[in-house]
Amino acid sequence: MMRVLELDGTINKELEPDISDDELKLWYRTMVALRTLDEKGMKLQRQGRIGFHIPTTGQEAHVAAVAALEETDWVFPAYREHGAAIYRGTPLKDIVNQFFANTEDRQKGRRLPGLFGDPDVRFVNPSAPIGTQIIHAVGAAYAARYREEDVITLVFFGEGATSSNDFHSGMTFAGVFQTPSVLICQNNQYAISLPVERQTGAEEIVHKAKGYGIRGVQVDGNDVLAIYNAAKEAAERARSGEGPTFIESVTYRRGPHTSSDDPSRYRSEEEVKRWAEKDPIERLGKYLRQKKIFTEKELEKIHEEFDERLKKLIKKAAEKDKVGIETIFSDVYARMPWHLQEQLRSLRDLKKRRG
Ligand SMILES: Cc1ncc(C[n+]2csc(CCOP(=O)(O)OP(=O)(O)O)c2C)c(N)n1
Repeated sequence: MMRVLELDGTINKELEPDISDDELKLWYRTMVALRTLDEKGMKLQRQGRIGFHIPTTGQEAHVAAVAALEETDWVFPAYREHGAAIYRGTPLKDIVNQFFANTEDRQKGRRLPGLFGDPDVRFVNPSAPIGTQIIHAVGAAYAARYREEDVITLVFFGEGATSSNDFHSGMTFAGVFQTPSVLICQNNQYAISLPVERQTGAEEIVHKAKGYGIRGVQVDGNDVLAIYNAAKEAAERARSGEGPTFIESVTYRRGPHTSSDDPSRYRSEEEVKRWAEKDPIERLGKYLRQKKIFTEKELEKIHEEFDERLKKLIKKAAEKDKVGIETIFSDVYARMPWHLQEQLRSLRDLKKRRG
């Protein structure tokens, strides 16, 4: 398993990538934005102000994988990767408005909070069925090569998704056609309540790559520099025609699967604590202090800044009206068929009577 930032703060100098100070600052800020969004999202759901939340705490380091791409490359996420969109410039306000399904929600209230896409930054809308994005991503990579575009694709999925039919189809396709793709499995140890040991009889998830004829790499998924190195090399290989890479990023989901899950039913507090000690944000923070890019105080200030910013965005988003019920029916048919018109009328009537 590749690791650059050791837990005690020491750095493996031989593997240390050359990243500019401004870029490292951006990574840190993006990760803090994501963590803060997570804290707020969980609270909003518990207060009954939004319907659902999908936490990312502990998995923020994946942001570095997107930093290894060109802006023109496409990202196909699962549902814990909106850090990639934030890194590429999706405004936080868009994500908060999507949480509330208000009139400013670019997805018109059609998705669960957190199932979010932004075509402006080539961040594809994830699908709820597990693993479907894998075939989309390798297909898009194949298409890009066919059209002679200098574009590769990056797809994220969980270790649970490696048991899906679409993983098998996607990996077979990528291996046979040597598509220009990077496939990142965020092994966060659980697929809802099912532990990773139940996803394979092999010792490691990364071993699955070999059977498809795909290069497999395993990295510490809480180490931004290791993820960056692996993704950078994989992206360069994909771009130069050397084929796909499967990266297993070993990490941990510290929160519940979603706001509808109770993880105390299947794992211990002690295990969560052990992983909290490997926190990806603290580890990057330590590195930034060592390199004298930020002082302890400046790091703290970034957390405060995002806390304040998100408080304001949430207040504004909550004040806006919810999307209209007609968005359930719109944008599908040029002319709405009679049976949908009837259903829309009946729904409007129900809304009038019951609020
Ligand atoms: C095809 C399919 N089967 C089952 C589900 C229900 N489901 C939603 S999330 C999930 C677990 C996925 O685990 P993993 O791929 O490891 O991702 P993680 O949630 O850990 O990030 C399951 C089984 C689904 N959405 N789609």
